[in-house]
Amino acid sequence: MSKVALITGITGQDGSYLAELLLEKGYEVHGIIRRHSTIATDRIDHLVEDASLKDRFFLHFGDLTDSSNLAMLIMKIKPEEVYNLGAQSHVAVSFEVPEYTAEATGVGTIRILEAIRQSGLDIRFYQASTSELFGGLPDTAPQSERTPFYPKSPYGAAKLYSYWITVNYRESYNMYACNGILFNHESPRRGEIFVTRKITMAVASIMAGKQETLALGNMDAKRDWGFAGDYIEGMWRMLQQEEPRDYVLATNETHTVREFVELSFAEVGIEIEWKGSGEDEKGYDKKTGRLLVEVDSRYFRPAEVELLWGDATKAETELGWERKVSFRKLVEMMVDEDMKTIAGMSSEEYKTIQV
Ligand code: NDP
Ligand code: GDR
Repeated sequence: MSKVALITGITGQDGSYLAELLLEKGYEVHGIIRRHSTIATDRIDHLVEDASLKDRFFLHFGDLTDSSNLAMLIMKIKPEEVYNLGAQSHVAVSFEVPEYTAEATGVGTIRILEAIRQSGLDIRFYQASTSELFGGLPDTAPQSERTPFYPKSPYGAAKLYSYWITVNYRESYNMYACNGILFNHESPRRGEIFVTRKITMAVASIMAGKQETLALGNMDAKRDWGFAGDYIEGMWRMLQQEEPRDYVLATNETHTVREFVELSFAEVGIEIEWKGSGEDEKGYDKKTGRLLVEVDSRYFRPAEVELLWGDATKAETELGWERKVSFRKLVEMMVDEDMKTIAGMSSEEYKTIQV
């Protein structure tokens, strides 16, 4: 008998990779999708269209803001594992829609935990917690499971509630419930308005002559960026242990947004020369002098998390988890994919025709 899993947020970056991993492992996979005015299942269309999966892959309409729907789905699907990845997950957007972010990203978690508890079923639960919980306390890096929390956004505050309610349900009801405290993880499937994908798409669009410049906010922010595919494996491992525990997943490295920009342009053979500082900082093609990067204060946040740098020792030791894709390889993979899609050629081919 194959195991049955339910994924909220299956149409997102992580949900799509997790669905693939669980299907590879022989699971029957169910996912909750929301109704949109246009179909928004691009990241999982290959699974929907795969005839060999028709008895093992199912999508259901639902929403983390609708308790009755969640309760009905838990009773109908009877999953053994639930991965709660659904969220309004954009930090800057959470300042624009704070109340909705609280509903989906915060209260949504208690709705699904309650649906599980009231079902009386033996279900293992994974909560997509985040390094945004650490936020703004100075001198805490590298951050681990023992680092105090101090969220700096409505998104972070909503995730803080979800973190603690997950711990509370574990302790109160003896549920197998875990928090994965994941640092930033990216991929060619990353949403287009997160900074890494915005950068790699801009590089490809500029090379293809479809965009003039790349406008960014705070380029001094530091993040611990890994590859989403590696992190999905860690989520699954957290639900396969004897005891439920909370784990940080991170690469143990940190880099600035500026470094991500430099490496991305380097992939297509361009060296960036920086001039000016603060809001007047600009990046030029060192060889031709062409303006490529500028700062736009519209992308500054009301409060910023300046430094995230994780310590994943516990996951490495207890789960045998390791990140496999390096920072450089991640940038290379993302630029290359966007070059193929947007410019119609790989980064290497592009460099060859430039010399
Ligand atoms: P995405 O933004 O790519 O995906 C979010 C998913 O949540 C989408 O499937 C979206 O559906 C769904 N969703 C949004 N609102 C609701 C709702 N009200 N009800 C049900 N589903 C909803 O996020 P990622 O894949 O990058 O991240 C997955 C999870 O991990 C998120 O909870 C995120 O906050 C968290 N996280 C992510 C990290 C990262 O670096 N990627 C790091 C740490 C935590 P739709 O397609 O319909 O919009
Ligand atoms: P983050 O990711 O806020 O860390 O949240 P994001 O890629 O949005 O920002 C990273 C850093 O880059 C700076 N930045 C910009 N960000 C965006 N989006 N657009 C810009 O133009 C820009 N310019 C500079 C930001 O200020 C920030 O410092 C992600 C999400 O996936 C969360 O759901 C998850 O919980 C955390 O990672 C860990």
